[in-house]
Amino acid sequence: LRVCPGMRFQVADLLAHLQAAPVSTNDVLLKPYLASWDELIKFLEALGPMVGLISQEIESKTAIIRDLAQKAEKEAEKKMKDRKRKPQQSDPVLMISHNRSLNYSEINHRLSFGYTSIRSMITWELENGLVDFHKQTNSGCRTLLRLHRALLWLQNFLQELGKDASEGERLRSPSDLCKETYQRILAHHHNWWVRKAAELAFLAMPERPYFYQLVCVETQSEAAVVLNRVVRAIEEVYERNEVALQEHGMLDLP
Ligand code: 1Q0
Repeated sequence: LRVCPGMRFQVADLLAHLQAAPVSTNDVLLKPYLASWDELIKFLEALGPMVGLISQEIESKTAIIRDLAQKAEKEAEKKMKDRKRKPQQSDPVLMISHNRSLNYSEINHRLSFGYTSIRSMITWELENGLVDFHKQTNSGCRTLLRLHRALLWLQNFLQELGKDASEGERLRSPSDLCKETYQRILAHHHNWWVRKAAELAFLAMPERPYFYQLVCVETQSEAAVVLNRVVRAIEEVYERNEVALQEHGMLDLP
């Protein structure tokens, strides 16, 4: 992957975050997951103020999860201080404050605590009664579900963008692909106002040359290579999150 000089958005960074997220056989680390979204915000910023609403929304969703994570860490620290006199060797809570690198079993402990991964978040929030299955709250689980759905849209959009034109046809515009995939994947999760705002955002979608320049390629076939790598990385993360949420009946959290 090429580095684009002077650009805030770097597709190589996006890919690095996405690839750093999968952990164990079925889990996803939240830090790199959220960092991927930070990188996408940088991409959106390059598109100008028309899509400001979308970046704001992503920012607010990632902030909710990060705030919850911070709160959980503080609670854990407090608990640890309370128990200072008699620390238990295998207490997962203790592991977080260790600065040295962790060994394999310690990583597993870490993974069973708070907002480290999607699965630890689900467990933590269920155990602490933070997930409401009937009404809207600001749980990490329902918030992640919103990002999760948007990621499926992104995967489909980038996949379409990477495809070559079919026989005798011209390449379709990013704006059209954006609109088509949005209506197919994401629109039914959004209310009327949001759908209207999305339609406005499609108009801000640049033509292919501008898009290629943002990912530092010149031709469709070069773009296809880059996009396919991103799509595959998204797929891995998306599938793991989908299974974790589905296992806990969390695919429809209000
Ligand atoms: C130009 C890009 C067009 C993007 C098309 C998607 C349009 C989505 C419009 C959404 C507007 C956001 C307003 C709020 C929505 C919320 O109601 C909704 C539900 O949350 P809640 O709390 O009300 O239940 N929130 C969401 O669905 C969250 C996610 C929305 C953002 C989805 C857009 C993802 C954008 C990704 C960046 C595209 C860059 C691609 C570059 C890749 C380069 C290799």
